[in-house]
Amino acid sequence: MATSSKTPGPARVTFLDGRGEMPMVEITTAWSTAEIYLHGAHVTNFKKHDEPPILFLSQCSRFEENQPIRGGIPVIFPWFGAREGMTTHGFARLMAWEIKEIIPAPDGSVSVRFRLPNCPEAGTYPPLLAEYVVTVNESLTLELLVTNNSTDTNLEFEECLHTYFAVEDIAAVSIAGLKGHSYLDKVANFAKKKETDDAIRVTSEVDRVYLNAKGTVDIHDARLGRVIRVAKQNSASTVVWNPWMAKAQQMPDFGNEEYQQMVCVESGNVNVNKMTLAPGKSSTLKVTLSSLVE
Ligand code: TA6
Repeated sequence: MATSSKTPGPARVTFLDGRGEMPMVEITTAWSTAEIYLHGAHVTNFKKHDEPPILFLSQCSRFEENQPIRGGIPVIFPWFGAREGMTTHGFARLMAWEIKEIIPAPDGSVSVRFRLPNCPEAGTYPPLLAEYVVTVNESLTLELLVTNNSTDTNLEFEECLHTYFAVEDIAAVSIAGLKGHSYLDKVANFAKKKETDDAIRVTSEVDRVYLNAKGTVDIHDARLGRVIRVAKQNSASTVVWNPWMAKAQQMPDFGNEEYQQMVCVESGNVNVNKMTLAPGKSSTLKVTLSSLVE
């Protein structure tokens, strides 16, 4: 995507209490603004100065301890989806992450490094370190770094950046980059199918886990005249989700009509693509979100 010729002024990083009095960091660069809650190291807003927000955040989202934020970029770790007797999508999105470092760069970018605190929920896993680096400039880059600190046990986990994108009208959206890939269709009881469309249109509930899908995905928003690009590294799974009407009505933290203004295109390693790290080894899931107004 084209880069602008703007000369970057100094970036601004502000700590403040956000919704629900929850601590958050607000970052303003020459190109963009971003908001990140320590709760879940959750990016809730990324907006370039001359464009509408790129991320969707539900008007009905909770901002409470032990509750996930509905929208933005939930960090899903160390499991994806349901797990018997456990919270859905892992515990990372429910934890208050620690800020370890704020790194302003000469080019006007800013990076914030978060660390998942030690927590009893991680008790069944070998000793691990999970860190998350968010870099804000003309695009938004997210890096989830996981290290197996065990000396003798493999660390198995799933990870996913469960991004909610804002769209003007879902009826005018198409998602390109997944043709030819197999997917598990959760709406059809996880039936295994193959993507045959050049671009996916969302006209009903969609909940698909694309496997061995390592490529870039473009979200074409014809109403806004914008393309959002989801580029990634070290991610073999892409999940596409829109709850549509009926599910929207069942979700207390999501507006009944909001399914028309969002689509999730998630980047991770889940199901058969789950990760196994040998003792002492690390991995980095990296995603870069950028946009272009056509
Ligand atoms: O990523 C898609 C999905 O797994 C859907 O099945 C749906 O449950 C969605 O995540 C939201 O999950 P949540 O636990 O945030 O309500």
